[in-house]
Amino acid sequence: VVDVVALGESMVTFLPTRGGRLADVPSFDRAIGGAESNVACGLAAAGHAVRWVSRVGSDGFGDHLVETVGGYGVDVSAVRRDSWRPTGVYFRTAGDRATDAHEVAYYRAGSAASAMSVENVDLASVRAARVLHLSGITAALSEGCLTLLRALMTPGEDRPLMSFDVNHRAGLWRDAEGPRVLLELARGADIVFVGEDEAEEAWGISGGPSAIRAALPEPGVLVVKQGAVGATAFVSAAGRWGLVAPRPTQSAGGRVAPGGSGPAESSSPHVRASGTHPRPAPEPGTFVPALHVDVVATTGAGDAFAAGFLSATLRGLPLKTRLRHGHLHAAAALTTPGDLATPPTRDTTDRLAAVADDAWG
Ligand code: KDG
Repeated sequence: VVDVVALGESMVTFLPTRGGRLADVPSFDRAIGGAESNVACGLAAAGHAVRWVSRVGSDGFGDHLVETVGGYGVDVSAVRRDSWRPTGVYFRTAGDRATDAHEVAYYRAGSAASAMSVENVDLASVRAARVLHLSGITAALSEGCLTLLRALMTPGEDRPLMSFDVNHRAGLWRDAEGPRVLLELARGADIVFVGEDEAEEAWGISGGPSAIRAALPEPGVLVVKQGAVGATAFVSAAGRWGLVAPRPTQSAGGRVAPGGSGPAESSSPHVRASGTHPRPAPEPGTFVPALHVDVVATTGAGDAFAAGFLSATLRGLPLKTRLRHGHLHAAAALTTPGDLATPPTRDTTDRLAAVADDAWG
């Protein structure tokens, strides 16, 4: 049993050598991307035993992905080669620094990874982990990939702790079903990562972290990423924690809330959408501000955040420290141009996370 299995498509990424529209960029530098392998690489750098499960083509780009992800210390032995379908690739522009708007051109329809299915992925070996990390990108790739995600998320004795990054990519969905499917999958996970802006774009939720929690009360842990501002985590006492249970602390309201230590959010009682039992008042969120950095590119920062948070979770560190580890990994990604930065080692993250509170904004 490894610490984490991350399953998903990775691509060779072409980064522009100068700014401007995709139509005008004359040359690109090769790098790699892929939300789930980005998380896997961050976790491996933090010293965890991690396996990446995917499919790539029997082409040079497939070789490059396997060699590069493997070079980070990730176990790539479960990555299958497809002799018919190619490895996906994508191109992007540098984008606007102020608005972060950038163009993305995917060449991944019919890729090797989009053919992942319950028939060609060994479900038992994927489940042989303490944590299984998935993302909403996979759900958008094909019907077979969506069925695979649903099968992996089916509750059962052998289901690992399920980590899910919503990763709404509007351009990947072939129909208008994306937001509904992403909500369904997020509701079935134990740890969910979602951006505040993403929740607004996909689900029309504009009331901030507590409104997102109200719409998504099921996951034991919900982490709402608030861009340059910070991140808020909600931990429910009823959540499924398994090996990574946080130490319970007494919350302001006298209720025992695992790991809760931040400012109390709205506590209006509400009823679970699917059932008739009244739900207890929502738990307070724990907010930790982000580091202020000169952003070079935001792509991959969410994956890096997830890696840092999951690493600290696997180690049973307090909730605030988990968020700090997320921010530190994200800062490394934000200050480099590629999707996958050189992630900080465990030792580096531990030292930086331990600096005094006032250094954290
Ligand atoms: O989160 C970053 C990823 O989006 C990027 O590396 C590429 O996986 C990718 C995708 O599908 O957009």
